[in-house]
Amino acid sequence: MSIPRVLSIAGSASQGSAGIQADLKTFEEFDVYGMSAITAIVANNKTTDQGIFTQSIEAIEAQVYASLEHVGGDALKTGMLFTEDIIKRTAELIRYSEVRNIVVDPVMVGKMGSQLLKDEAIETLVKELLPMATIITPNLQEAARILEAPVPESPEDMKALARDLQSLGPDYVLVKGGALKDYPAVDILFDGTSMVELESERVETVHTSGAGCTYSAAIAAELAKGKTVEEAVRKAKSFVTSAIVYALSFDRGIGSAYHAAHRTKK
Ligand code: PXL
Repeated sequence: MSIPRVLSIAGSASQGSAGIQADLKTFEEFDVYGMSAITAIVANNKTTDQGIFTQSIEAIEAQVYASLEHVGGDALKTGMLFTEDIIKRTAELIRYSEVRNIVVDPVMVGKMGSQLLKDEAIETLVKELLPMATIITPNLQEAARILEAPVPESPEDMKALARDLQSLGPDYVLVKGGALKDYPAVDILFDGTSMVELESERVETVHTSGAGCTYSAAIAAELAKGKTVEEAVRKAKSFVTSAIVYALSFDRGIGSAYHAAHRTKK
């Protein structure tokens, strides 16, 4: 037998909530076969000086080849890509692969403040990667940064940015409004023609580390199963909302999205 196959090209978040760890947990919940290519290891801590360890281009490409040669892929997502060189090589690897569903999560800054994309790499992300995406999934800050526009303050502002982002080349844009003050958790999905507003309850919690990674991983999993982009986004939003409603705190700062919540907390 076989099941849908999904590769994540992203950073490792050792504390387990975000990055590759969130992606693989999410893939398991969606019953798709998860694979990983680690671009950098994020392990910020108070004991050692260094907390971010970029992987070499050789190591990253070997991981992608190992996954796609041994297993193949029905969908792929990118997360933390960190440098211009990693973005360029990732774009080439995707271009020459047979994977057709490409989710680009343009992660820039982690919930605990780690910089996950160098400032000078944003232009390369826009030129090289956004045009090949089936869907990109920026939050408000990322959408604004890509377009050098003000951070949206309303769903109407989000729609304007969704239009401008879609004209950069991706098939679909999902602007995530989780951080929009005084509104429910509204996300905007735009494909160049129809503007879809997706709304869920606003959950008052600080324990949302990994929510963005989880959302994009869930979209990739559903696309791998052959769902339409809108179906995939709706299912993924419901999944990530449960993960936030039942977030895990661990009683030390910002806690984690709970990836199994949709299953264990019915
Ligand atoms: O949540 C964004 C994110 C993505 N990828 C990695 C991270 C984080 C946040 O900390 O560490 C590797």
